[in-house]
Amino acid sequence: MLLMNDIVRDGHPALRKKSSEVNFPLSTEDKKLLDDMKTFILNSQDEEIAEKHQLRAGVGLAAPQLGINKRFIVIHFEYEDKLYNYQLVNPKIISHSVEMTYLNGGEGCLSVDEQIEGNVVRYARITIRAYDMDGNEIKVRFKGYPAVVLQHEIDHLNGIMFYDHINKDNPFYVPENAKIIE
Ligand code: UDB
Ligand code: ZN
Repeated sequence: MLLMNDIVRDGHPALRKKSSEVNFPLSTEDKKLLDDMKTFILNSQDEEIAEKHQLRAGVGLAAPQLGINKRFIVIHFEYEDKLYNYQLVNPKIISHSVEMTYLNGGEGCLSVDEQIEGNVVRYARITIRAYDMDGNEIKVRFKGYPAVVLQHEIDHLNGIMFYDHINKDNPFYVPENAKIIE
C-alpha cells in the first residue's frame, strides 16, 4: 500500500514537469497505479488506518505526486451530500467560468509540508473532459469546492503548484470577480 513516504515533496522535479497523456488500453501497471491511488485516498480518510500509518486525510491525488509523470488523477470526497468519486485519465478543462473563486483558509497539498497562506484564486465553474479506466469518455461540470479540487489536481499534471496562484504582492488579494467558498 502507498504511504506518505511514497509521495514526493515540493522541490522534486516530477512536480514541475508536464505529464504525458496516457494511451488506451491501459496497461496492467497503469490500472494498478490508479487503484493504488484510490486506495491511498480511501485509507487516508479512514480514521484507524490513517492514524496507524500517519496519513493526512486526502481528497485527491495526481500521479506526479508519486513521481510518475502520467496524466492520472483520483478524487474522493463528499460535498453537500454528494459523493465525488473519480479515477480520471487525461482530464482536460474544456470550458470555464469568468467568475473566480477561492477557499476560505487557502489550500494545502499532500506534497507540501509547510503551510502557505494566501488566496488560491481559481475558476468558479469548470467543465472537464476525461476518460475512465476503460477508455470511455466522460464530460462533467463542477462548481464550487469540487471545481477547486479538480483544478488543484489537474494543475499537478501541468507542473503547477497551488501557491503559484497566490498574488505575490498581496497574498490575500481578492479579484473583483472572485467569490469566497466558506
Ligand atoms: C488534500 N486535504 O488532500 F474540507 F475531511 C488536503 C490536504 C493537503 C490537507 C491533505 C483536504 O483538504 N482534506 C479535507 C478537506 C475538508 C474536509 C476533510 C478533508 N489536498 C489534495 C492534494 O494535495 N492533492 O494534490 C489538497 C486540497 C486543497 C484544495 C484542493 C485539494
Ligand atoms: Zn496537491
